[in-house]
Amino acid sequence: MFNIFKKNKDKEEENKEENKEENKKEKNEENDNEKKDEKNAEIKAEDDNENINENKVEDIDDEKVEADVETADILEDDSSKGLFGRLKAGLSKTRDSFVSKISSIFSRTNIDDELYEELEETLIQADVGVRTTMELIDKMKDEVEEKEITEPEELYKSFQAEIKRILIADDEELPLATDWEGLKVLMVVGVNGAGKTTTIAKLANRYQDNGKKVLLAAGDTFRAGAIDQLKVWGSRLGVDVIAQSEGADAAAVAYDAVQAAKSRDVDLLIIDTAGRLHTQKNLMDELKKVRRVVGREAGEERVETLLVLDATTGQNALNQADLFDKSVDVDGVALTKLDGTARGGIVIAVRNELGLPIRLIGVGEAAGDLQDFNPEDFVEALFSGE
Ligand SMILES: Nc1nc2c(ncn2[C@@H]2O[C@H](COP(=O)(O)OP(=O)(O)O)[C@@H](O)[C@H]2O)c(=O)[nH]1
Ligand SMILES: [Mg+2]
Repeated sequence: MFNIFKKNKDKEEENKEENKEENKKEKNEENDNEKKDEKNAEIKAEDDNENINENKVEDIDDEKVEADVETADILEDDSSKGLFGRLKAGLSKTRDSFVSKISSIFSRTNIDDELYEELEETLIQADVGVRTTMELIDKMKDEVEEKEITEPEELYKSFQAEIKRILIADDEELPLATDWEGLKVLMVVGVNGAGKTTTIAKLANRYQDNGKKVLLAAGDTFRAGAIDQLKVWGSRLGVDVIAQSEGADAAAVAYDAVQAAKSRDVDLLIIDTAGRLHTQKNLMDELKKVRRVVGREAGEERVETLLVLDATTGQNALNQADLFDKSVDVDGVALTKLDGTARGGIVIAVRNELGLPIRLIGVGEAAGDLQDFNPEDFVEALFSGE
């Protein structure tokens, strides 16, 4: 078994239903407001898609992509900081607001209702998620009773241990640690701007350094810019890119790529995909088709799906995860841009509310900033002082 993004099975169906209801409600409200708009029909057609993007993500136009590729020096590696240093630096926004608040809550003199209330508020503000917050609070109350804890400082230790426990999934192998024989295909999905292409480039670079033969497939055929962006990365990294022109069938590109990977003895084929189409349904149908073709051509057990989520989009990222998981059965999550948010609690929510394993986290734009997610290091980096 070489699964690097092994699936966790205890999905929280109940929570998914809740999210769906919330989505429906939001959508109804939006529709009401738009009633008299002249462009009603047009907006409605876009509506489904907007719902996943929720205005957080702008389409990247071609020129901008070219510029990004030339300037974004994600392969530069300032190793003087070390991986843990990078992780700590990347989490500084979250540490400065969320963690410093938490630590002041646990510096109170007594464990009382006020402490629990403040804790609850702070956790929710940090995107930990309502259900997970409630679970954490209940757990703290239980600990106080069972262990007869009287000092807030001692409870703080239990709190950190509990976060670690949530983040550690005992049935998972660490990504990239395992070696494999033959072809492996990684299908990378997520909305535009989440960081798919950057993640692909960083992964290609890393696996190549590990002696693997890598091939890329430009499966985001919706925008010419996306194809070019991947080609520029390919030439920078010295990795071949299988591509067709804009508007081509993404599944056909994936088919070609798997055939090429087989005939060229490739170890790892990474497939980029679209993050936006005319409607959400089109997008999900396309992804399903790509997934089906790849599974059939490469062999099901050789394919893994990595969902890239932008941590700065907060709870919306959870809704996206739900949608993508339903369509393509997500094996693992890469949570990018943690350096850009003070609400790093989203890591806990993704793990606990969705039951999806977080495999990689992005804490900046350089190569060393895409890290294997290690719960121990994460909790340590989050709660450690300066
Ligand atoms: N600060 C920060 N920026 C990131 C991270 N990951 C990706 N980005 C940036 O996010 C932007 C969009 O990334 P891109 O890979 O093009 O997204 P895609 O549309 O999903 O392919 C780029 O400017 C990236 O440099 C991260 O971990 N931290
Ligand atoms: Mg892209």
